[in-house]
Amino acid sequence: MNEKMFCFQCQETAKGTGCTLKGVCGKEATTSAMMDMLLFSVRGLCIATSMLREKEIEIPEEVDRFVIDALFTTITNANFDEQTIQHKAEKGFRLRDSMIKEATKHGVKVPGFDETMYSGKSDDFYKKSVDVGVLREEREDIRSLKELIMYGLKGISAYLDHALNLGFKSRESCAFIQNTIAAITVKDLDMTQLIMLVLETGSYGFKSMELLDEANTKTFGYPEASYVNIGTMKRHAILVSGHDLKDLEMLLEQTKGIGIDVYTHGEMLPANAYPLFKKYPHLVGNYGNAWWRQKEEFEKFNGPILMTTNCIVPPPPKANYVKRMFTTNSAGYPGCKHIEADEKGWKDFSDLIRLAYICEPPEPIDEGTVTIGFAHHQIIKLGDEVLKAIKSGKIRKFVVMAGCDGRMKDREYYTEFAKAVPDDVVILTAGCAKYRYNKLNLGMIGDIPKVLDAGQCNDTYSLIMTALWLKQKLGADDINDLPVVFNIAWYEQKAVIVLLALLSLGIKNIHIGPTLPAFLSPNVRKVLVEKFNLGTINKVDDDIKEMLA
Ligand code: FSO
Ligand code: SF4
Repeated sequence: MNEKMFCFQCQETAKGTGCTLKGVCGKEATTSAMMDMLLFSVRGLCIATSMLREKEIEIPEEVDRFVIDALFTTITNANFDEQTIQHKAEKGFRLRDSMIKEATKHGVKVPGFDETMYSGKSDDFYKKSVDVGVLREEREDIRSLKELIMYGLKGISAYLDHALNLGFKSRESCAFIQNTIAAITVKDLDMTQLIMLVLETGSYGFKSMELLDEANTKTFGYPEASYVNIGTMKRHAILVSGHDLKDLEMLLEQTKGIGIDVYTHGEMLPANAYPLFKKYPHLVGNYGNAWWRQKEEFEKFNGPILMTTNCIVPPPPKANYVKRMFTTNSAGYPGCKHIEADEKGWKDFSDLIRLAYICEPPEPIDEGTVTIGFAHHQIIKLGDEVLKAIKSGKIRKFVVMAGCDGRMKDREYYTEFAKAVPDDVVILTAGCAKYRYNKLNLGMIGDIPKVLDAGQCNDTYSLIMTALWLKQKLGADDINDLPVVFNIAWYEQKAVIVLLALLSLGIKNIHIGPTLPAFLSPNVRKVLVEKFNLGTINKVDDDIKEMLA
């Protein structure tokens, strides 16, 4: 066997079945091994904390934070820095041991599983990793459901991490994550029980998006319909990518009035719609497109780049921008400086600022504007107009095209689909999927833009709130009776939790593409198709007819 690793958590997995030599994302087999060890340590830690929670013993904040960070670290394209991941695994084992000690102190006996007993040191990690990866579970359907749950929990962790950075914490969600990891590790759950847990994970996914929406809107205000400049200015500049709005705020504070511009990139674009960010005149617009185009775009940007989360594309060996790339939070890349927060959460961005002064201003790659800011408050504000347009037949349907973009050619489907959407159908979008069509100027339906962009992938929450508002206003008994269809593009595990959240709300007939996840076994697929009518995509013309008839 030539296999050096196994990972099938994202849409671009090799041959549509699994990466076994190196990740299509660029993840090395040795890095994958460290991630397996990190998750192994997390499982042991969660077994201990779930037993302590059963006895109502408080779990330290540090442990909750660690689990969230560890899961986020293993999300596709978040962290490629093997050493950092190894250190996190070591910390996981230390925390596990301290929680087991705590349990013993309280007379609780933590059961002896490999996860709770392994005592190897880091020089044993590669060897051990062979036994603890995804394939340790031999039963295909059980593995499929357990991994589906794990990927959902990774997505939840990403959203909880951003909320936590803004001071919003859910102890209940932290307990759910840890108890669920313990349950799927030690309990012999059957398919029915695991499917119930999949749906429960989905409802926690909804709660995590809700919490993040609360954190973002309470801190930065309600997003407003806005035109965002996509051209460039003449001054030195810093580019901020990823999803973490707190980082953007700290950077804008530190670059106030010093002759430096700040641009958003990728999933940071929606920041431009928040009232608080509009107060910074040096936040001058958005540069570039979705994550996968960063090789060309970062080169052309010329200035420092801050990656606050995934998605990082490994820079080509000769790329000159590696020296200008910085990471923070759970993101990491070898050779890029990582910026840590101090104990109060404050980050010092002076290295980026110093570098910005000696870099050339960005080269233009676009001009004009894009329209953003249609989160639920803004749509509900437009309420009467939307309802009037529905009643008069100007709006016949809504198609939710949220999710992710990716580099595969078959994603051109989404551009072609958006172009073919009839003039009486509104596209509701969120996440980086929008970059496939947000610069096409698809026009207006009366005063309402045909593409309504709610924000980041987590802002799919807003789209759900919009659907629930429509349900109430149109007097529908069931969300599935609304003139709303779902054509979701997925790539990584945050899109998995978005999908599970929709399923947990009872939403049926969701199409996901460009392919169904490799981690769904044939039997699990069958259950999802039979129970939820989950479908994938076909030819644009056929899908337009089927979904928008
Ligand atoms: Fe995209 Fe990447 Fe937001 Fe994901 S930038 S793919 S679903 O991280 O999180 O939409
Ligand atoms: Fe492969 Fe995706 Fe895993 Fe990367 S994250 S190793 S591309 S399945």
